[in-house]
Amino acid sequence: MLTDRYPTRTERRLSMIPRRDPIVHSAKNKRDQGPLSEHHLQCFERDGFLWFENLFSSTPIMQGLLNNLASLEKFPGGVDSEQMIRDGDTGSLRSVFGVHEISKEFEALTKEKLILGMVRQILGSDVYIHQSRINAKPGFVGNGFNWHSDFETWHSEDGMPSMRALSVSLMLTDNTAFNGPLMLVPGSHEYHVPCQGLTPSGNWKQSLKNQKIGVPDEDSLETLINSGGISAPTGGAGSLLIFDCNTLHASQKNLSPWSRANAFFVFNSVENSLEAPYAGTIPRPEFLASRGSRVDFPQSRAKTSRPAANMG
Ligand code: 6CS
Ligand code: FE
Repeated sequence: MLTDRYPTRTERRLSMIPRRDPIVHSAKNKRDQGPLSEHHLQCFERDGFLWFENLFSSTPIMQGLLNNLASLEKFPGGVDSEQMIRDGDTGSLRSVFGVHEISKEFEALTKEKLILGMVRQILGSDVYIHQSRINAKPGFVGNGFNWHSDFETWHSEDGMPSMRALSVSLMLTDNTAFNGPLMLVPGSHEYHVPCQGLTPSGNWKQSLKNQKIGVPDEDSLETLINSGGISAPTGGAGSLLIFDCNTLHASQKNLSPWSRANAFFVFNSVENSLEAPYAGTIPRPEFLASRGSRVDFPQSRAKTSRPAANMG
């Protein structure tokens, strides 16, 4: 019977525990197999993210993506598609999920040699796309995102077993100090912060608009931020951020006139494929958590006295 190595979404509060997985998964003798230097890998291990300012800024990739960004509003699934998340306050477009499946330009990015090389070097295996999205923050109205660890959601609501996934975020617009850049807590990836509160069914319909469940407690946040600080990388469109699935991050509301839009591609190791959600809920839709052809996930792990379903 599999135990839950990262318990969270419980009725009572649990204490923070150290991470139970490597950060860079490549074996020692294979760490040099990829475009990242040993210094890059050590920075990623220390901080939980890497920032490459203007890496793709002057490449043709960007023009194609920006042209596409405008057309995403005419999303093939229609503006009411569940993949289009609208802001609860203003109705403005907040996120579009599954962008690599609706746009060939975004899909091409998932096969970009340099990006795949870095991802495979860190995850130490072949990879697949767990989730893709664009988070948009229109000027003056784009709302922020509460502090969270993506892994905490992907583990509890998608059944991702281990911390062996990462996000690659390409800035589609300039990210400045004024238009709500992503804020990260260096070193926070080294700890699992259990979040108190059972997961309501269909939680994602609310959490993607304004996350309430799966937000770490303020004591834990204060401890980790006092230890590692807050880093908010800024740079031009085409800058690239790679961050570990468990690095705490958030972003503020965009009070500037300048819109902010970033594309995110989540790569998961093929050796870390999804199981039944650890929060005991039914699996989220495919556009949030790709299970490929796997539709026969075993019964969910109900948070009751019943032993967790034997995953065989
Ligand atoms: O629930 C998720 O998968 C999404 N939620 C957040 C706040 N970040 C990661 C991901 O897009
Ligand atoms: Fe996130």
